[in-house]
Amino acid sequence: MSLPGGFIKRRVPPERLSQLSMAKLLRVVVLLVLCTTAVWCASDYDEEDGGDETGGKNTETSVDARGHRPLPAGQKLPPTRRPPAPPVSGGGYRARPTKAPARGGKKEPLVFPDSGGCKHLQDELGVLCPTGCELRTNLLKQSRNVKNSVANIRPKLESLSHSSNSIFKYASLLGEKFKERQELNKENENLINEYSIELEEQYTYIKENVDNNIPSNIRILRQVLENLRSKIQKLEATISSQVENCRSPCVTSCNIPVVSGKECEEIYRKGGETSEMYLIQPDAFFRPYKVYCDMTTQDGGWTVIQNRQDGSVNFGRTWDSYKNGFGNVASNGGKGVCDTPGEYWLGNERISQITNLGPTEALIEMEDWDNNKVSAKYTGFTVQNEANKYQLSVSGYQGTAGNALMEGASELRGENRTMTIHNGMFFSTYDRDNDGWLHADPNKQCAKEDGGGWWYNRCHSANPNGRYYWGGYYTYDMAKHGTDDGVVWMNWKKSWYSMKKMSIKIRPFFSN
Ligand SMILES: *[C@@H]1O[C@H](CO)[C@@H](O)[C@H](O)[C@H]1NC(C)=O
Ligand SMILES: [Ca+2]
Repeated sequence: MSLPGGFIKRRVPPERLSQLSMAKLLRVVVLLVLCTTAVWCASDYDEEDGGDETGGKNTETSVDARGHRPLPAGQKLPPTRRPPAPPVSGGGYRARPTKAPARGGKKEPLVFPDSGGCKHLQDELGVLCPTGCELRTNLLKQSRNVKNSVANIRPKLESLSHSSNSIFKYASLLGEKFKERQELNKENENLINEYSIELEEQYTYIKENVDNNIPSNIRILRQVLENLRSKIQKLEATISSQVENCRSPCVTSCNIPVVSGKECEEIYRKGGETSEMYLIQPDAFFRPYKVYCDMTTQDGGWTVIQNRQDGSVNFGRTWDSYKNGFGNVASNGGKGVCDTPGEYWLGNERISQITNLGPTEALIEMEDWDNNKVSAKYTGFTVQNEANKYQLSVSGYQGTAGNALMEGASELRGENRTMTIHNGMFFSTYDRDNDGWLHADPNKQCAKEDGGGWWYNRCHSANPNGRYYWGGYYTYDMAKHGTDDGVVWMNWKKSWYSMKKMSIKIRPFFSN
């Protein structure tokens, strides 16, 4: 086709055209690869630091899941369960005579069994394990997780370095092709000139990207890897030191005082006046068992049925576990006696049996992370037997913590408060739902959501067997189900504060 002035329209041949668009495509591909690597690096790095607590959470409903579970419109709360009457007879305790202020020097000598006490006894309550052993189990579990995630990361890293290799290769191939084409183009330089310039631009662009970005991405990846490596090293060091500690079997070698009784009050009256582990036997038909006796608080004689202090024992347990008891009663504090209490639940069977010997009182003590202490005392405390689902009955509140068990959470009003009362409730665990929350969804159970076994209603104002949160304050997004599953006493610290210490002690009630 002739044009005026004898110009010949320059035409780019079709195969050249497709090469041109190929170059454009390649440019896009390189950009994409760079972007995704950068994103991958960033997100993976964050995940490694964040832990694995994000799975399957419903943030929509979790925001207002507190101790209570509000009723849907139109639904009514079932009638309140009436707590059974406490035992009236039995016990036969009169008030102790007040002690002479100066305790004479003739302290009753304690005789110790000759061969190391607690190693020989039945171990229904678990061995008297130093809490480091449980820590070790947790650490081993964690290290498995970390190792898995490192194993996951390795192939990703390899494939990434492969792909960056192939981009390098691609770039050099492109360079070669560019050279070839330059030679080719000499024949028809005018025609090709425009295209060459563009190709050159593409080439420089890609070359720049490859030279600048890929090395920096690799650097980031190296840092990530270094970081992981040092984390693993630290973890391995901790584990090996724990393993060292636990190489010998978990037994403590403290002696158990020979003085025994139905419960700690009787032991006190027989002269056992130091706070430590004793053997008690509430009923002659059952074997004696170990328990920690508090012989100092409010005149002593307290049988400790529950204790939290460091999170060393998992309280998210089954019905049978709560029935028979779990945890560590006490350990050797260094003086050869088991005077340091551990974390434990005495067991619903035993609690029921002791509280049915006669009128019983309970003392619930707690401490926050600033060492402030409050307590709630109930002059009546009874737990029914298993056939009656260990139903709880409390009465006669005195104290500073707030009457959560009988009145519900003081911050709530009306039915919302009523549904958090524990008095009269049955005991529930995650595998046995006896709570006051009637819901078609089998996952909507208080014990499943709130972390422990307890006399849940719909659901709680107090949650002494909840999950232990180090430091006190926690939030719904830290909780497994978005609920206030901590070691909670709402009437003192509301829902989102988990106590540093919590304990429940019982003693025969003796009126003057
Ligand atoms: C109960 O709690 C829900 C939300 O938590 C609230 O909407 C409702 O008004 C409360 N009812 C009463 C009687 O306070
Ligand atoms: Ca239920």
